[in-house]
Amino acid sequence: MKTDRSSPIVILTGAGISAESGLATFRDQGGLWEGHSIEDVATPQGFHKNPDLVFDFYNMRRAEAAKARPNAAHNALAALENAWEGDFLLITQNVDDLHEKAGSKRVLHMHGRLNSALCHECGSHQHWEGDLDRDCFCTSCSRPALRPDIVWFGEMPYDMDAIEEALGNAALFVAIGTSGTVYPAAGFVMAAASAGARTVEINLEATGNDLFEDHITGSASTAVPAFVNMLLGKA
Ligand code: BV8
Ligand code: ZN
Repeated sequence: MKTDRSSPIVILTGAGISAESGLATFRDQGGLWEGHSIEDVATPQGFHKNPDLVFDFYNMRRAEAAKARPNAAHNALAALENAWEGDFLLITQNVDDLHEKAGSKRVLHMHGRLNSALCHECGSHQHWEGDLDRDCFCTSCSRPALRPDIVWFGEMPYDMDAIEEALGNAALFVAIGTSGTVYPAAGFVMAAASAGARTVEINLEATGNDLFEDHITGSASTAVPAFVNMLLGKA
């Protein structure tokens, strides 16, 4: 597939790109949703009902993500962004910071980030590294009103305007390591395709999502570097 280096690229990543860095996905064997019900830990209602359970769930994941290292797939996407002459946007559904650790600059975390806390009183976002709990104070309004800066089910994902604009201009849309289960992210391929983009899916197994023109099956740490080399004409 020949893509001119000045044409706009939009990449969407999901939990599968971080699996080889040791971070559990959601819906695979042994995934995050096996131990917990989505309603209890990933909805505003669940947080309201039992905030400590939700704080613990994200504290455990924040600690794991802090120790995790980017793998060859994250590094390849950072190299692609660096080498690309056209517009490049990396949208991630992931809440870990492995893309940033790999050197990616233009990253939109549409489902939020583990290393950020949100104040539900004043709405401020603040960088957060350690454990978060109900007694932590907001650095802006000093009230004990912080929650994980995560987009839960029923909440509006972040940066949707920028995302929709980029999808409308994309010449190439690549979805990596996502099951295509969660909306609106799962609908991005349709928006890109209707704007005339070439659509490629890279996944450990074929998801059968025939909205994608090309399907590359393989683990991200192998398939993504190979794909990037091909795009950069190094293959
Ligand atoms: C909203 C929290 C509306 C963070 C998450 C239609 C339109 C709009 C909404 C809906 C709709 N239908 C239903 C909805 C509601 C809902 C939804 O989509 N429900 C689903 C379950 C049907 N959507 C929402 O609620 C969204 N909000 O729409 O708001 C609104 C409108 C106006 C005003 C207010 C509100 C919010 C969605 C965000 C929810 N938050 N997580 C966290 O805890 O991390 S979603 C959660 O699932 C994660 O964020 C994750 O990113 C996301 C998707 O999962 P994946 O990343 O795909 O991971 P998964 O485990 O599923 O798959 C892994 C894949 O990797 C597999 O395919 C596997 O094969 C592959 N893989 C594994 N290993 C490897 C690999 N690939 C390559 N290499 C490997 N080594
Ligand atoms: Zn505040």
